[in-house]
Amino acid sequence: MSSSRPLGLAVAQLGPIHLADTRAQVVKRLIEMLREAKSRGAEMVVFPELALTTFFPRYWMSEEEAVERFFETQMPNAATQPLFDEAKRLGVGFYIGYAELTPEGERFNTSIMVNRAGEIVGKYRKIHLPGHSDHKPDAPFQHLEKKFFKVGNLGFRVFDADGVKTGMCICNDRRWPETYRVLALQSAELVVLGYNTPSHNIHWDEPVHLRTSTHLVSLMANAYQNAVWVAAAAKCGKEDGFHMIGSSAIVAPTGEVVARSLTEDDEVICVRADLALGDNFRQHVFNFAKHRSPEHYRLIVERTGAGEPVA
Ligand code: ING
Repeated sequence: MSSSRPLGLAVAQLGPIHLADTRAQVVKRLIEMLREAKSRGAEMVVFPELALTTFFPRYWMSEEEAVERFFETQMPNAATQPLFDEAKRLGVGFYIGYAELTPEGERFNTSIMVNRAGEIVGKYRKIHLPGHSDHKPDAPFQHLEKKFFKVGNLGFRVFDADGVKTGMCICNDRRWPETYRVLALQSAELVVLGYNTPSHNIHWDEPVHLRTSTHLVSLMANAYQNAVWVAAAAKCGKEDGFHMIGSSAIVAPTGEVVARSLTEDDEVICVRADLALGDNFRQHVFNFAKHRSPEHYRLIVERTGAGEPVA
């Protein structure tokens, strides 16, 4: 067994953010959870995807209106500076998701990693964008990530967050094994992510329990198969009546859920994550260098959609 490398790891789940809620009100909630996480031993806190606003892709509107109401042109900015200041004062690093408008006018579903000194050490832009770009007036709500966001152009990267090799992703990315494998091939030991997952599927009559089971099985399988810790933060509950699942979770490299949220409100879960736990899996069952055969995996890169069996 390797020697232990403990990390105080917390997930700060957000309950609903309604259209009427201001960024100042949200940042106050984030700071309260940051303080609670610190009091429970956290050194790193994971906040949700699009953590500053309601999940606005559920609404049909013009790109211009969306940008005006829900996008950030700078990070930090006046609304979020208090969060950065408090995190630095407490000596806690954090991941947070937000809608990014770049100076060139490009729109991304973005997350950043901030270290304990308050420096942004990494940025990620969501690659797997679910949903649609057309208006579906007959649907109970929209899922317009393909309208409001461009596919991320920064790739899946691993950043040094106070000595922890940390990979970032966002929401739907967690359902795709490629996300974690590309991060694990860069020696990630922790993957952090936020999500907003509507309870109901607008495309077919999906049993509602599957939203939680597919969310959890995606985290558990990929944590184990890549020997990484996974920390996933929900924004959840009913936002102006539109329900999203909770089940924020921290998963060990064993694939076991070691902490899970119980409510659909603001809630902090926190664990003492031994980062050395992954070593045993990386050195043996998932020793990539010893056991992988990329020459047999080519289809994964060469094909986008499924095609005919290889002759
Ligand atoms: N939300 C959902 C998610 O991936 C979704 C969308 C749910 C897609 C279930 C497919 C199945 O959790 C976001 N924001 O990606």
